[in-house]
Amino acid sequence: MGSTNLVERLVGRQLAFGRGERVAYLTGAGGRLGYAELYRAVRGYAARLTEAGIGPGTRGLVVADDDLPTAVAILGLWWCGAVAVPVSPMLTEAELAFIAEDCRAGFLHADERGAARADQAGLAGLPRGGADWLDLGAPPAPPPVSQPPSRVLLIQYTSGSTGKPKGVLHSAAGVAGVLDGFGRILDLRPDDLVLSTAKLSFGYGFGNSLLFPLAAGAGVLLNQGPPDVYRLATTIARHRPTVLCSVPRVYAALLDRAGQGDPTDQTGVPDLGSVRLAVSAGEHLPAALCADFTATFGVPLVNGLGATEVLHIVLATRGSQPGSTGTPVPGTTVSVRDDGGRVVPDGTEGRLHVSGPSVAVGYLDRPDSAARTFADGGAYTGDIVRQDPDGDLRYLCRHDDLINIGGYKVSPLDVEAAVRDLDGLAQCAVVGARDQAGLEQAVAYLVPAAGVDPGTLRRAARAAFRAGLPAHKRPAVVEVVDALPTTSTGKLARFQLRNRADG
Ligand code: 3SK
Repeated sequence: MGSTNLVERLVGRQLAFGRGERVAYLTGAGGRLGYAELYRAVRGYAARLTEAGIGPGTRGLVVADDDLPTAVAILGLWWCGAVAVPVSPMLTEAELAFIAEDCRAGFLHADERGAARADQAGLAGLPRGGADWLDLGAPPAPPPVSQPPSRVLLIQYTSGSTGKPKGVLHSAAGVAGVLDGFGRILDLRPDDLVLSTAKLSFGYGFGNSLLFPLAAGAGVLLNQGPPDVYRLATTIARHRPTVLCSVPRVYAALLDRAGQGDPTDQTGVPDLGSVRLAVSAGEHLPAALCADFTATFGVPLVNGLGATEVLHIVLATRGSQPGSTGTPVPGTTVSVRDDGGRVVPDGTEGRLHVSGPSVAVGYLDRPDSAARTFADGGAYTGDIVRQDPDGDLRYLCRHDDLINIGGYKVSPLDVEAAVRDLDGLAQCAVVGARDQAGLEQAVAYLVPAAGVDPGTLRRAARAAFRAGLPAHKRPAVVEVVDALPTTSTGKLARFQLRNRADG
């Protein structure tokens, strides 16, 4: 891979192929950018960045919902050789302040909600861009800065099991590697329109709504606003995407809707007739859900496993294969290893180890965690898997304590912190457990202080979770118990709680 700029590889190349008028981005609200317009908008954004003194190496926080200016800001930062750091506008002000300081952000792009959050987080002093920087008539910027393969150009934050997010450093070579990896399985064409319910601020959404479609000259239908299956169904009916990327619980919700009425009426019952391929990743896809989805909608459902540390999906089924987590994507090698890093025999469970071009360079300023994760010539994703005799891998569970709720890796410590100061609470522990459909949810166990009424404590805890946590982090189940189980050394025995919650 030579030193070019990714904007040229993703957008400029489409103009060279005569695809300037084809749609690059659409929004449900009626926004549209063709490839030539996208190129002009990115160049204009880069001109504003240059004017503001933003150049190679500056880290630009992008705190915005998926929208045309969000994609333009990321590409504009790349044009200037800067590093894009996309984060969710759903972060709390404390999380945003932590990330801004951790990555030493030198620029902020924010939508209205992100700007308010950034102000609360004390980031008012950062040079700031917003939707008003989307200017198709802006004067041209200097030419795109070349990005050598080893240059870090993307930092994605992932939840740490200690509750502190870690910045994952991705290089230009890593991004190119993922295009030749899962990109080959997706095999997008210029007449595809991709809709991803996962947002650009999440690694899965970043690939789905930026890297893969632009590299193929395909269109992207940006999914805006909070998750809502009714809106999703109507967006699909109206814009007719050909590729749908989502998480298992959204596929489960679409199936629920399908059971509710006549698929030809206008009530939001999903019509997936336009979709040629669906992708499920982010969390475990139960076998029954995969089979039911395919039988009901007649759409192949690819199951993928990815991680921020390896940029995107590294294991994928080829079409619907209920129960399987698939095989490595092109260019990637995986193995199953024990805690000492030794490869275990087929059929034995162990830690998933990945090597290949999309493996990240490391964590930002976290040498100890990086040494544990980026080891043995690749990276450990934190998943426990087993390789079957037919070569397919099967996801079993997480290796760490993180709870995977709809693709969000949630630290139990974060959830527990929301009730730390609750009156009447002696102890709290939160674990992940599968619900009846096989999807993971957070379960909170509370121990009341002496004399406290369990019902009152449960209600107070629910209120505190609502007040202190975004919806995706709130426990689905809150149980009051007499005591928490401990290990022989007196530590909290999370595994015992997990077994109990699963049981
Ligand atoms: O599941 C994940 O965590 C993930 C992260 C980055 C890219 C893709 C996926 C599925």
